[in-house]
Amino acid sequence: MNTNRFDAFTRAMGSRGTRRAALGGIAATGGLALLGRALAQDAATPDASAVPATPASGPLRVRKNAASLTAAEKEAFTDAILALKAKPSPWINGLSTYDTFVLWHRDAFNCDIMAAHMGPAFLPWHRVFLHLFEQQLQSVEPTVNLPYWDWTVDNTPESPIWADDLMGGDGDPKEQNAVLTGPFKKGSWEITVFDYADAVRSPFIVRSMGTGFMAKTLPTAEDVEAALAIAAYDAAPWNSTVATGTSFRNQLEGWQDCVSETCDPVSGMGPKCVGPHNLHNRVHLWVAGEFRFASQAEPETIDGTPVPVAIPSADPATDLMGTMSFNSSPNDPAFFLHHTNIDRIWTQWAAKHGNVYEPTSGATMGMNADDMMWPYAMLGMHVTPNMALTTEAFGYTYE
Ligand SMILES: [Cu+2]
Repeated sequence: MNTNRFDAFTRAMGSRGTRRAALGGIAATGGLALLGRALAQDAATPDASAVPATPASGPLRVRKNAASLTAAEKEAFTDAILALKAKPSPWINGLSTYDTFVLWHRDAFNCDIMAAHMGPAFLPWHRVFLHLFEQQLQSVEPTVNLPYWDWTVDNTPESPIWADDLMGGDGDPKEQNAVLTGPFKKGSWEITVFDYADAVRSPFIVRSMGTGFMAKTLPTAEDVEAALAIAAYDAAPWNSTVATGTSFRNQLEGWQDCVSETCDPVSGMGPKCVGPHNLHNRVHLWVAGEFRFASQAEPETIDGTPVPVAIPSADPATDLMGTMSFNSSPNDPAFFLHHTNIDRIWTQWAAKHGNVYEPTSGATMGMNADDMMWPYAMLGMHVTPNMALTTEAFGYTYE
């Protein structure tokens, strides 16, 4: 282990502590309290035994297309997700195992952490994230592997992944766009980890597929091909403002023509971009949708009771968005099918251009080739982007 790097990590953790104090004045939100608890818990009792230090031995496990899973495979997968939602976290007191992943993903946007997005570690960070989640799924249903959603093919709300036996369907516009079908429907699945920017904080999954200004359609096979054709893994300045078309990572992540990145102390880091969202970002936004409720303008009432009826988006400044649009997007299990496909596209790029990564320095800490990544380092898992360049390193492959 490189001690200098570890010291750098420790310093980052320290600066997060300062930040927590600064945010204390608005700690009325449950989310900030959770962040505080996560920091304290991680520092005090990381349970390294919950993270196998070495990849599984034996034959490679195979991640399949979600659309080709058997009925039994779909049931095992969704049952395992439901089990993790109920199972106490091995890492954080008071949270479920599932919600721990939501919390990590959300807090990775914290301006002082910036571990997972808008930079070269986007792909390796999510590879490790999916791997840890898959291991937890396998701890309750040993046959389960993460399936992927090929959204270039299954590209409508009627696609098989949205059936009652997998992710459930689109939200119901008459019921605040709540998902009312499938294993994760309102009443069966309760969201507890919210975003600071989530004004509505619905405890159920909200989807409004393809209704937004930003993503009326899903990316196409041509969009994926255009990304795969980019020879450079990434390029300076190693964030979302990389010149469009010069970085495979940035193209796949979905940023186009971004001019700056700004830190919002409440909602975390976010870029300012001129171009429309592409690929990864676009899929998040397509599932989430963008809408407003008629009651925001003129309350509709039936017998004096306001009826929240969602109507198509009218003004981006006042629109609401679905679960998959937030930093806490893993609250919608569709997140995992989407990101497994992003991971698969990375393997296609590597088959073409090699198992290469850049940079070795100059990116945000945690994003250089040999930097340890947050929060995995805190769990006793010393994994760097360079260690996550092949799926075989984690014991799986794609069908
Ligand atoms: Cu993410």
